[in-house]
Amino acid sequence: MHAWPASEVPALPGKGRDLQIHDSATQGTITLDPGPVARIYVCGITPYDATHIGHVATYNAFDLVQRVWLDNKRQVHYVQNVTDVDDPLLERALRDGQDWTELAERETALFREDMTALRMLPPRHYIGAVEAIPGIVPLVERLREAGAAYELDGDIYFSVESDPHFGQVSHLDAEAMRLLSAERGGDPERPGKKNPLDPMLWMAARPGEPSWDGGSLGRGRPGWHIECVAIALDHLGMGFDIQGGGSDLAFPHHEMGASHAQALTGEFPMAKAYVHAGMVALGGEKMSKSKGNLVFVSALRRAGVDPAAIRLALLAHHYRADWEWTDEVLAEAVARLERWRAAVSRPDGIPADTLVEEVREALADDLDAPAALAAVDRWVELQIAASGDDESAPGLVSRTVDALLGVAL
Ligand code: 5CA
Ligand code: ZN
Repeated sequence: MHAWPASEVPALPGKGRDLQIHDSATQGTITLDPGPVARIYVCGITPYDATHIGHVATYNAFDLVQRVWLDNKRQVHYVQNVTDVDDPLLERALRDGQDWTELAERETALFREDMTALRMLPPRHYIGAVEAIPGIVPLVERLREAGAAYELDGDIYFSVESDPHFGQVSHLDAEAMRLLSAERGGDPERPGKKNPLDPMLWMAARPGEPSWDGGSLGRGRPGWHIECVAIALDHLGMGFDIQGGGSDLAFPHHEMGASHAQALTGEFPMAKAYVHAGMVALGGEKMSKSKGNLVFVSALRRAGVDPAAIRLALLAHHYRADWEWTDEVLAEAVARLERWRAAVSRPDGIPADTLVEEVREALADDLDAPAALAAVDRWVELQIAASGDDESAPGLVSRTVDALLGVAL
């Protein structure tokens, strides 16, 4: 699948430091030293509806990771998937009487437009579940040969008991896992499973649903967790730096993915850091396609909201916080964008060398975007209140805000 065009990332003087980031698996902050090539896998959308503010809040966090690494003079191998076949997508297509492939293509195209407008840097590999099927089938076959998978009425399940590390990504107790499994695509009530939490690796073809040749598995379609494992291992290999997504992916998705990978390779963990963004709510509840309480990025853009203001609204919240989208959040971002633009449009100004370091430091410290915004705010206030004679300052501030925060002034 093709991704979207990259906006230019201006080079800044000097170089940022290594990224420190909160890792859900070790439940603490770790310093990543990725070497010359940093490797990151971020779970992509299930394209059955338009991109909402919750999605882009999560992608914003990982865009910052990429920007910190680039500023740290690393190459970045960023991989993202598109879950372009799964139950919710097929259900929506059926409900609306449309072709599921057309629905997926249309919403993925809209996602690319939103990402481009928001200056989110594209992944190097953007891979759909459907195109990954030839790589998924042999992994499921291997899991079965290794005794980590079993068949139930033609469907193939992964046995969570095959992984001694199971539970070490999300740290939940059995009851919480059971509840979340039922809520998030699992089937803990299905009779005949070895463990109610066991997730499906390969679903045998159902009447009226799309299916693919699965070799010794028979016709069917892939489970959700093995999709991301297959794509990540194919394009990044074991032990990559970050697996990212919203906090709703910690369990079951990233927990199960880590287990699949451990059963396949004998290694743990698949990613050095499991990084989870907080949930954005609307009207007091998590913004979600299934609830329908959504603010779409494309609708805001159509209403004339500057994408840079949307981006500033996201950046005003720490990525790990849960927060609420409101009209005030957007209004504040619009006002901040105006102030920043007015400040950098002056021909000279207050020196900004320490600002570059402050923004770098804030982001390297577990992506503290609100602290980065506060640093820029301080420079902007001085710049508007006083007159300086540093001709290079406004340009340096623009480039800093663009390179590290993805905001074009
Ligand atoms: N295709 C799978 C991942 S492999 C999936 O979860 N797709 S999704 O479209 O449901 O979500 C895409 C990303 O947006 C995920 O990382 C998810 O955690 C994140 N996300 C969804 N809703 C919210 C929200 N309300 N706030 C923050 N992030 C969210
Ligand atoms: Zn995923």
